[in-house]
Amino acid sequence: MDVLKSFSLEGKIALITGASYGIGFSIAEAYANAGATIVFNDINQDLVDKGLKAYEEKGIKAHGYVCNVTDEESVNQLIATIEKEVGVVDILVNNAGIIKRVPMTEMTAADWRLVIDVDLTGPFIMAKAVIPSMIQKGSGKIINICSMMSELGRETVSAYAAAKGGLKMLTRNICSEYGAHNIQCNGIGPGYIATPQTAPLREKQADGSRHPFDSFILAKTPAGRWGEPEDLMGPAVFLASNASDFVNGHILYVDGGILAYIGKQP
Ligand code: NAP
Ligand code: GCO
Repeated sequence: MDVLKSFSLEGKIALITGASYGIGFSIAEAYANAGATIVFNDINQDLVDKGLKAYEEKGIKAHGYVCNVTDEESVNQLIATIEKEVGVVDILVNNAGIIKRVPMTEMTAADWRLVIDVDLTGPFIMAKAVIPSMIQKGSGKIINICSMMSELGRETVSAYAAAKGGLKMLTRNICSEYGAHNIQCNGIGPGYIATPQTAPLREKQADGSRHPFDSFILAKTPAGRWGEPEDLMGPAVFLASNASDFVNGHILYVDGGILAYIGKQP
């Protein structure tokens, strides 16, 4: 067996949701470098245009579409268009996500539903749309972007933690239900990664000192730093490639060691 070749994504079509920037963009960049054709969607045309420009700057010819992952009709339309214009999706990465940091007793049910809709129902709708063609083809990879909050709770992120914990179980269920069709569904649980989503947690204080949450994360991470979107590249390629064909229903935490560590004593 040529083990290096088993990591190649040559000839594969990868669809990464919400991948105009941030973690999704880096995963797509890694897939392109590993040989895959890149398809992504985002919530509006401005973001898609921004993404297309960023891919072009990296020398990647990506296909970008506007699609809200919570809208089943547009998702079905998206998959039909991709199959017509590009081909059958071999790799789906459910990356699109939102967070609302609000104490639970102050959170409206509408905001709760919105987070669950984007972060949990979206991946269900997307996976449901690609699985039939994967079954027909006899193979497929689905990667769900989970979180530290798939395992841990913290103040203000009740809906996000419920959604990401649910996404972990959806991952295991897709594995259970479609593993016999040579479909592998795994999750990646990023630790604290420096992207716009976490920018408010890293904002400098008025006196120029670190945000208390920033210092907290540095103390809680054995690696002693925030992750960068590039830290997800290798793990994402592994889970999309034939190198992981017997890995199914697993959540790969890419967190600099946070989940292994009780934290620095004060
Ligand atoms: P992000 O800001 O969460 O980016 C996600 C992208 O998805 C954005 O372009 C966003 O558009 C888009 N999006 C939002 N709702 C959508 C919808 N309904 N349909 C389609 N696209 C939609 O950036 P990120 O930090 O790179 O996060 C990517 C994923 O990793 C998320 O699932 C997040 O929860 C997860 N994650 C992040 C971290 C971290 O530390 N950053 C850690 C663990 C897990 P807008 O810009 O308009 O919102
Ligand atoms: C928060 C953060 C986290 C991260 C990430 C951790 O407010 O605690 O935003 O939820 O984004 O998902 O893995």
